[in-house]
Amino acid sequence: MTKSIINLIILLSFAASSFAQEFTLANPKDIALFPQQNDFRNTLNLSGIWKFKKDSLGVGEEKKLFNGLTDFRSIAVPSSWNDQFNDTHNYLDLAWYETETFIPNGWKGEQIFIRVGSANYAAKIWINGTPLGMHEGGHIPFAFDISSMVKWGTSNRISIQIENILKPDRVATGNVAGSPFSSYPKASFDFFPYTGLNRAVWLYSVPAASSIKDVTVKTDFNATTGKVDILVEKAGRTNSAYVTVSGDGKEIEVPITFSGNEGKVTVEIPNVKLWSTDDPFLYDVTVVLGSKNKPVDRYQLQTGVRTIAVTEKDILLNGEPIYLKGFGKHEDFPIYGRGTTQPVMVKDFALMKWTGANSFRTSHYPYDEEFYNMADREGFLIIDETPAVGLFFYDDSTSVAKRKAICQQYIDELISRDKNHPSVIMWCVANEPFPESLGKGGFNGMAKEYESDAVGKEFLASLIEQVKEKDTSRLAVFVGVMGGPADWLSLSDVICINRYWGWYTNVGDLTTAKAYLGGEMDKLHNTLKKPIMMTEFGADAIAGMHASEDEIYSEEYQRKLIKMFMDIADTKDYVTGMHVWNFADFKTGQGLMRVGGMNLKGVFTQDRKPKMAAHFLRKRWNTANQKETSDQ
Ligand code: BDP
Repeated sequence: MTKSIINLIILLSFAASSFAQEFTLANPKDIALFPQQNDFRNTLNLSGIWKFKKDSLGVGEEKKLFNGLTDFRSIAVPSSWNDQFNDTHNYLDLAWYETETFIPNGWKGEQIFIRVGSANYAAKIWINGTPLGMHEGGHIPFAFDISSMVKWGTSNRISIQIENILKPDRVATGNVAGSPFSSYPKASFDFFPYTGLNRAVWLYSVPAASSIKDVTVKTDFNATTGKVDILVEKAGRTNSAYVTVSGDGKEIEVPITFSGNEGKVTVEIPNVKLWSTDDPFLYDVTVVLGSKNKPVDRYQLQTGVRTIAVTEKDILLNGEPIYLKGFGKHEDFPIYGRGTTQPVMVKDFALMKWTGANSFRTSHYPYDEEFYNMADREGFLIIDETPAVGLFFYDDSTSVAKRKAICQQYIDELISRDKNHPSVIMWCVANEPFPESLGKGGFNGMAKEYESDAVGKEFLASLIEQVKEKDTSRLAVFVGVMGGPADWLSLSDVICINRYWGWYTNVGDLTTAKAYLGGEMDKLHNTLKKPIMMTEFGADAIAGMHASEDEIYSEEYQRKLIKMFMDIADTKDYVTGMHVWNFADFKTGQGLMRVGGMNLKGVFTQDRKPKMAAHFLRKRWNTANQKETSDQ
């Protein structure tokens, strides 16, 4: 099925729920450059208290709530709506947000955009009562040009309608019959489906006549000379530009020649200072559209010169093996839900450093942009994951096609947004896609073959291929579920696996768990001849519960299980990293295995207090070379 037909399916399904009004679909290109304040561009962050109204009967559009909310309550943006009120915890249906703002006079004549950082899951926007656009998928920004809709000398109303109804043909999936995650609300994934304007909403202006549309930076080096390839995309007539790369006492300026709207240039940096986890050195890259005497637009970003590659046993950062020590995480904090909270973000980096971690995965969706800026500066490596969690392939082909189209959109959006971060080393296209054969015949691809497993393989292959078409400078992976086919894993540049030996399988029996784990890893590596990254392993522990280290839910058992996994991994020279699941306890739906609606596999509590396992990791990871680490 072609992409345009798939887009049509998405449009039609939206159209069925909206009536008569026309909404544009967001274009991933429009989120390529984060809003920036400089001498040519302006920004207005609309964070604060907005108006909010539930629309459980779905009559808001009919009642024209986009013309102004009456009978509303106040809500904080950014933040999820779920835990801001007593009656919205499980509420995932329609709700309306509204704010008003003047647009500064200085923006007159400029091109003006609205950028929504994250509206989970489906959103529609109206400006001053006129329909503007819509977007499907949370956790990733979308932007629209609102220049022609702006009113001057008076305030402008911004209305956003959001809903997060859990459906099998959405991604992340929900309400899937037979899903192993039986929780309330019925998410088919293991984290709370927080809803609302989870990240900041921005207005910003760019020069109308000619402007920089996108900048893509790729780096390499040869001996001591750094190479920075810069692709600039612009709009408008201005045909001259130059780029300056500066840092470490150097300033290198190179003109850009355009062919059409694209200009490419390679900047060479003598005696380059490479970006690494130990020394995350960043160069400033400044693109100026226009000439020195008559600049018309400017965009600045930071880049680290580094390379990423993979061998049969290792991930190479700047040509040297690097061992990934760290966590799978979540954006999750009391009351904020999945809303951006910068103090928690700063604390998380401090705690990750305290443990000696050097990397994390943005499980199971892309995080707020500041996470990536921080990681660039602090020297963390990121496995950047799309929101593709809970995928399955055994229902009707229309639903499979719809999920695929959304996954493809996520990849376009993610790469558009995050492509310039040196910290991002892998694009992860899915977490734990479920084969129909799962649990129906044994581990390691020994399961009986199901037709839909072939559909799943083709689905994943096309996503990996899409990534490779867009970016060959990083690795493309997906994360395999325990018991999933080895055959699928062959698609991934690194064998990323989640394993719960000693927890969901052989619970409490670490001796048996240990034997299975080692055997399985050897088998996978021998078959696939690629390095193995353990993207999840762990056990729930109730903070403060102490018992024999063989009793589950105790801090002792969690520590012992994590140690067992790491001891085994240390004996395998093809293991390229270990990410503990999870960094901190996090909110889930309600289920019998989730006491208090929490997943307690954090080595920190939800309010970031260390459990025994965090102290263990701190000792273990602060030794020089993980592959040679002994018992600690
Ligand atoms: C894995 C999932 C993760 C869950 C974890 C668990 O990838 O999202 O939280 O299991 O059950 O299957 O703790």
